[in-house]
Order: sequence, then structure tokens, then C-alpha cells
Amino acid sequence: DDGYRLWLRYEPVTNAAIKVEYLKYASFIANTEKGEITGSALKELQTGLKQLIGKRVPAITTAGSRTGGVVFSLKPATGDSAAKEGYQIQPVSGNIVISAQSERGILYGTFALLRHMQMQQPLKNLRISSTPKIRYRMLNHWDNTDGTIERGYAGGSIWKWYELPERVDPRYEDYARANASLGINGTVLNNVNASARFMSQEYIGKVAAIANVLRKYGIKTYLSVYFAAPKTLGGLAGSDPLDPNVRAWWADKVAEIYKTIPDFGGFLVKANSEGEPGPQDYGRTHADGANMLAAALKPYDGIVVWRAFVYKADPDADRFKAAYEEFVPLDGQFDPKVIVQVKNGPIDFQPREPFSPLFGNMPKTPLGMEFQITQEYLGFAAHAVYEAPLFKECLESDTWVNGQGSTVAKVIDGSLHGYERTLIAGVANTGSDRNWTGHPLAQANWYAFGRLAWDHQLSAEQIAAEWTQLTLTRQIKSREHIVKMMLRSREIYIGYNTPLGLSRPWMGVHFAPEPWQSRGARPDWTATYYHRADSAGLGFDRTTSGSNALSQYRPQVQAQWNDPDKTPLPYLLWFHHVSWNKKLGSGRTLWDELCHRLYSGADSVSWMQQQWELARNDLDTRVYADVAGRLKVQRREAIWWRDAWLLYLQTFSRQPVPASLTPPDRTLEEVKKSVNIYLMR
Ligand code: BDP
Repeated sequence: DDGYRLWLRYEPVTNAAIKVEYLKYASFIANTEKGEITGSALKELQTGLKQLIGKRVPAITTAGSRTGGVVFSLKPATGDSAAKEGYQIQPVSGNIVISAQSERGILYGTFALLRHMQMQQPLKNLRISSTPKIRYRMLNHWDNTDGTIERGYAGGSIWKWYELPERVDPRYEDYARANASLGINGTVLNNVNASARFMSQEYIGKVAAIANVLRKYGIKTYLSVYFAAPKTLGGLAGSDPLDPNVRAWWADKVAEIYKTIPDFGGFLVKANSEGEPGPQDYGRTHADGANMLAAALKPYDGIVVWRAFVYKADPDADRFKAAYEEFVPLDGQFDPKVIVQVKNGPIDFQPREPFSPLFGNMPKTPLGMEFQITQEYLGFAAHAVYEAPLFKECLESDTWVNGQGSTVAKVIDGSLHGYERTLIAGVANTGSDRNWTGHPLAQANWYAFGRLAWDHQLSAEQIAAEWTQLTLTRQIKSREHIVKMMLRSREIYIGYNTPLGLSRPWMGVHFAPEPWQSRGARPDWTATYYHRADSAGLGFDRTTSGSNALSQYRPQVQAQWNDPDKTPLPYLLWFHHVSWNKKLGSGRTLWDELCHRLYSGADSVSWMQQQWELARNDLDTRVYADVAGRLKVQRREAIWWRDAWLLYLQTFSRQPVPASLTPPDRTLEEVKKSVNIYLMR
């Protein structure tokens, strides 16, 4: 298995009784609709059934009194836009009926039925009713025109700009199928550090060719925009959002896009962030910028997704507080077509962050969630880190803004503040590698993001169990080993990478350990800015005696993290500068606890290797070998991380490694040298 088929493998059903039952419903597929999307559903079901039960099932237009088939039943739309995308599946007078209020609902129901059948579940008492909780469920690609991907670790971009629009790679359709099978209904094709080229007539034509494929699977196409495009591409004097010429340029541009792509989804914008241009270049606010684009989109269905990932280069500021300070004062000023997209944590996709304090604090502005699926800070394609626990941890965090139970999930699904438009986005981990994601187990992160975007109440375990069964093996014992390993993998990574609430121990590459880096273009682009190690202790004081970032949360949240004696250890150094000899809840001093976590994290990679070995006999040999090899890399690099942190922090703590642990067999200078070689150009 080369991994290309992802979780849509449709391996033949091996349970004889189940196969007999499935064959009972395989006389026909009735599809009265002539739409493109139900056409895709029909094609998928035929492909799936052919492979699962070996039968080519004919399509008919109406079931009439016939029984023994699958029936697509499109009902009049009554609910809101999320309800319209839901579906029901149930047996009705001898047929399996998939009913929905939209073609998309039929497609999603079809994929749900196929998922059920891939897991060899009986149809007899089947009754599935499912509705997405969030309206815009999107992937964000950070893909560039030259075929590279910012923070991509699975080859180059799947979008072949140079051969579009004439040649349309068949892979686009498989990409669309995979996303539709999860209920993803939007995709941003290009990097948020955007090229103005995407607004050119030539590129709009290329984008349209991709949109034509994605549309068949219910996926809308979006683009990231370069805010200064009116100037650089349009030749105007500037790009001031209040300048009538600039506004007219965007209005014309949007009209041009919709002429070519009638169901265009809208724009994603990174502005005044990390050197990107934006409205503040003209003394305007983020709301001014977003509202200008919203005005251009007004005649159409499209939306503006404006990112809250902004932080100024201020040596005295705490970057943690930046997005809140910038955006909360703008609450209520955004056009209804705007959604503000917020990264899960206040800094930047670290292995563990507290939830962003923006969630809950902009009741009048729909806030969307931005998760990162690509493993920029999670070991690239070499380390196995299952991300559903990370996503869930954030979604289930309680903001307390309307009393207990005001979870982040309820903010973004709209139930807390009554947002009309709700959004969740994942920064994609797909690339041109044959298996899409580089690390075979990273497919699970794409899968988990999509499943949670549809229903954030699913558990990380349930999703892992499902994915493993669909993708790797049907054998229960082996599945259990793999699921166990997946569920612990993030904590293991944190153990050797950023234990106890450490964060961002790197410079630009975001891979090799560089906790000692103290020189950078900006203070908040160094490692020492974040961990603040000194002879007294370690960690970033964000209480009233420090930056007071905690004040951005409700008192009940502050109470969880305010007191170093009560702060749960995973968050400790996020909020406190703790002395090396302080006794922690675990009974160990900070120094000893740190050493233990670094060692236990690195050692646990061996445990992961064992779990993988235990499943070996039930795995495809290529997939087995691929992951086994990557786990070896992970083990080596985990020890590298452990040694880097430990030897570096030891220069401050001036204490020995606890007697029960075997000290590193290299010096700090040796580790630094190896890192320098890694980073050498
Ligand atoms: C950071 C990445 C950078 C992105 C930025 C963003 O290192 O490549 O452009 O996030 O989200 O984590 O805009």
C-alpha cells in the first residue's frame, strides 16, 4: 500500500455474513437528482461498493416500488445552512435511504454510509442522523506559486500552477473526495503570505480550473490576498482601504473573479503581521481593511476571513497579549461578512498553549478557529504526533465568559454568542508525496481535523480508532496498540520538546533545538524571550508581578493559573517564573521534574516503537517499514532535544542530573555543534 487511498481504501469485506447483508441492498442506487454533487455521491458509492462487495451496482433514476437498493432522497430545505448540510441514513421499506436537504448532505451521507461499511458494521438497525456544528469547515494551504509550501513537509504543492488551466491533474479530484468524505466544504489554495499574482487574470483562470473540480464535491474555493495588490498589481498610488480608487479596484477585481468562479468562497487575509502589508500602513484599522473587502464582496455570497495573528515588534511587550489588545477594541466594528480567524493559542501553534484569550471576548464578531495540521512545531514529518488531543484540549477549555461551560467550542460553533457565520480552519499538511502527508500517521491529523470540524464532540480516541480501522488494519488487537500509541504521542513529544509549559525553543527553522538562541531580528523571534531561564529559575511570569497577560481571562480562568502552587504542571512555565529548587505538586523540585520529563519523553519513543512492532503482522509491509523508520529518527531526535534542553538549562540551575537518570554522554558544546551543522546552509 502506498498510502495514496488514505481512509478511502474500500478493502473487500471479509465478514461473510456482513457481505450477504450488504448484497441485499446492492440491486440499484436510485438518484432522482441531476446535480453534479449527487453525481459525485453516486460515483463514489458505485466505486466503493464495487471494491467492498465486488458488485457493480447500476444507477436508476427512481426506485418506485423496487426494494433492495440505496435511495438518495433530497428534501425541501427548512433549517439553517448547517442543518442543510446534515443527513439521515436509515432502512425504509427494504431500501437504505440517505436523505438530506441539499446535494452536499447526500454526498456527506454517502461517505458516512461507506465509512460504516468499511468498518463492516451491520445495516439492519442503522439509523444515523448527523448535522455539522460549524458552517465553514476549511483547509488553509500555505502553498506558493513556485510550488513550494510554507511549513510543508510532504513534498511540494499539489497545485500545478505552471500547467493550469490546460492540464487538470486527476489528483485534484482525489483531494476533493478525501475532504468531502470528512465534510470539509472550503479550501484556501494559497499561502497567507500571499502573492499578488493570484489576483491577476491569468491566475484567476488557473484557480477556476481547480474550483471546477472541487465544486463537484461541495468544496468552495477561496484565495489569500496580498493587501497591497491594488498598488503592486493594479498600479495605484497606494492601497489605503478608505481610498475610493482602491475600493473600486477591489470591487472590479471581485466582479472579475465571480464572472469566472460564480461560487467563489471569499478571501483570507494576513495583514500587518510579520512584515505583510495592511491597513495600518495607512493609519487605518483591521476593521477598515476587512470591511473594505466585505464591501467588494457584498453583491455575492463570499466572505472575508481576517486573521488575528498580529503582534508588533516591541521588546517590552508580551506577545501573548498582542492579538487581544489589537482586536478586542474593534468588537462590533466589523461588517457581518467578516469572520476573524484566531489561532488556538495566544502565541503560535506550540505543542501546548493555553487557549487564546480572544475566545469569548468578542461577542459581536464571529471568531473562527485556526488549527495547524501541518507539524511545523511538532517534529515535521519525522515525529508521530496525533493532534486530536491538542484540538480537543483547546475546544473543551472553559472561557467562563457566560458562566461555567462557556467552552471555546461553544464560542466557535456560535452557540455562545449567536454568531450567524461560524468557521473552523486547519492549516493543511498535504503535499505532493504519494501518501499525501509524508508521515503515514500524519494522515490521521487531516482526518481528525475534518471529523472534529464536523462534530467537535467526537472523542480523540473514537477518531483514532476509526481512522486506524479505515486506513491501517481491521485487526482489533493491532488497532488497539496503534490507538494507544497515537493517544499518548503528543504528551510524549511535549515531554522531550517543551515540558511543563515551555514554548518556542527555536529560531526560524522550527525543528532543531535552539533554546540558547538569544539574538534575532526581533526579541520575540528568539528562544530566550520565551523561557526566560536565569540563575534563579525558569518560565515567563504572566501574573500581576509580570506581564499580567492573565488579566485577559475571566477570574475563574485566572484562578486556575494565577498561583504557581495550584497551576497544573503542563501550564506552569507559561505563567510563572519558578525557582529551580521549588517543590512541585509531583514532590520533585522544578529541576528534577524537568529532567524526569525530558527523559521519560525520550524513553517513551521506545515504547511507541514497541507498540508499532506489536501491530506489525497486521500491517501492510511498506507502511510498517515507513513508520518504523521514522520512529527510529524520532527516537534519535528526541534524545537530541532532551540533551539540548538539559545541558543548556543546567548552566543556570547548576545542579546534577538526578541520580536515577543516566546523564547525557555529550557536552553542551557538542550538542550546539550538531545543531549548527543541521542549520548550516
Ligand atoms: C508561523 C509560521 C509562518 C507563518 C505564520 C502565520 O512560522 O511561516 O507565516 O505562522 O501563521 O507559525 O502567518
